[in-house]
Amino acid sequence: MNKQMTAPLAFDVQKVRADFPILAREVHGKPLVYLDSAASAQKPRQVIDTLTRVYSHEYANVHRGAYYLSETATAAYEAAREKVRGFINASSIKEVVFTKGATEAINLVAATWGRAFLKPGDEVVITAVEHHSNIVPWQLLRDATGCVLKIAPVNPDGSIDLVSFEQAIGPKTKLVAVAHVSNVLGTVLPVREVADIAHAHGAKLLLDGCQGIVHEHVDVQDLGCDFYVFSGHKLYGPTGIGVLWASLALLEAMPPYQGGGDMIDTVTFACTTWAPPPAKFEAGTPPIAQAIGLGAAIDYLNSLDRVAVAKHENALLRHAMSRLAQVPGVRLIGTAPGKAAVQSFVMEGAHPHDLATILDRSGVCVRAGHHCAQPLMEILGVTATTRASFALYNTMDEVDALITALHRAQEVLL
Ligand code: 7TS
Repeated sequence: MNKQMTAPLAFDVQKVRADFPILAREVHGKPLVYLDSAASAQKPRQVIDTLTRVYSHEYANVHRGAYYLSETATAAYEAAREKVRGFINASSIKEVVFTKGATEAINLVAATWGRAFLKPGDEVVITAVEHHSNIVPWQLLRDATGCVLKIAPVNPDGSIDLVSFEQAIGPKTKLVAVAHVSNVLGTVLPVREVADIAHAHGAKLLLDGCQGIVHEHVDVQDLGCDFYVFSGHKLYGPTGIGVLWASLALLEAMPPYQGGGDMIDTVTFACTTWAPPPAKFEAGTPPIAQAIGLGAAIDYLNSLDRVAVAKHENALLRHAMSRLAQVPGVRLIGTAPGKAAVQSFVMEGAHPHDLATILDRSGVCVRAGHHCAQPLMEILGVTATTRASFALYNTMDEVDALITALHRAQEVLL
């Protein structure tokens, strides 16, 4: 957490846990220990209740009805946009585009800005730690435009070396697209420095904020990026909703992504003119309840002391790292200084998938596999890792439950 945030209330993990109904359930007769929030976070009652309320009492299509329900649904949908704006400190709600997730937001930038502005030989620079969502759209763009995709390296501890990073950038670099926080390694990338380097070379910077927005304070003006994308479901909100933030000037210069209702100004069979952003990029009926649910998730986070939340997550990570390192045969993957609360590891003699299956019998949910980062796995020399990722509702006891379950797994597997 890199910036002081307002602190309306002290942080109390047990009080927070009571807000998440699913955490009270058991799995295989054991208390649920949910350590896969980097894949998708659980939802607080405040979000669940909002979705129920919207569908039970307040639902209608937006931006088109002349009747009360549609007007109030539209107001709630647009109020959610204002909540996102405030949360990331965008200068205008016109800069906040709702998408169905981060993946769609990155594809939108590649398909619109990329196809409009990149020529054969222009370069897009990403890093070795990227999620497939921040690799494949650029490969599609490369195939469509003849641009070149370059990869900045990662250090063995998972950190990014700015000198090597800058070497990947040149006069033809038009876009730098990097994760704010790595979903595999937990590395917090030096995004402000990356912004300076990108801009010094005349390139734009896209930040994939899927993991970053959860663990870091995000101020898009302060970060100096040109695009910031994230998914609602990792931020304790619903699935099916995400955000693309870009400066208004960029959004105005970009062609539309999809054609359809809501994104037009006028349509004739001969030609169509576009609505101004953000509507230009929101063709069709949007994810209405999901956007309002994301607004509720943001309200929820704003009701907590986020500095205390960050300290709590950091304490969980440090405890997990030190206890995991003591388990015989376990090797930590991703130990960069200042990293976020995501910890990958491998255990000698145990395939991550087998390990995750056995941990599940103890009620412990972890992710195993390549985490949609196959090129990173290759660089790390592993086919897969096991990953525990921590959220504001996790406890030290749950870290200990992971370690106990690992010892039990060793008895079974080794
Ligand atoms: N970028 C990063 C850094 C991510 O962690 C993810 C999802 C995405 C993009 C894609 O997000 P989506 O919501 O559009 O799918 N990461 C993970 C993960 O680590 N395990 O499951 C999904």
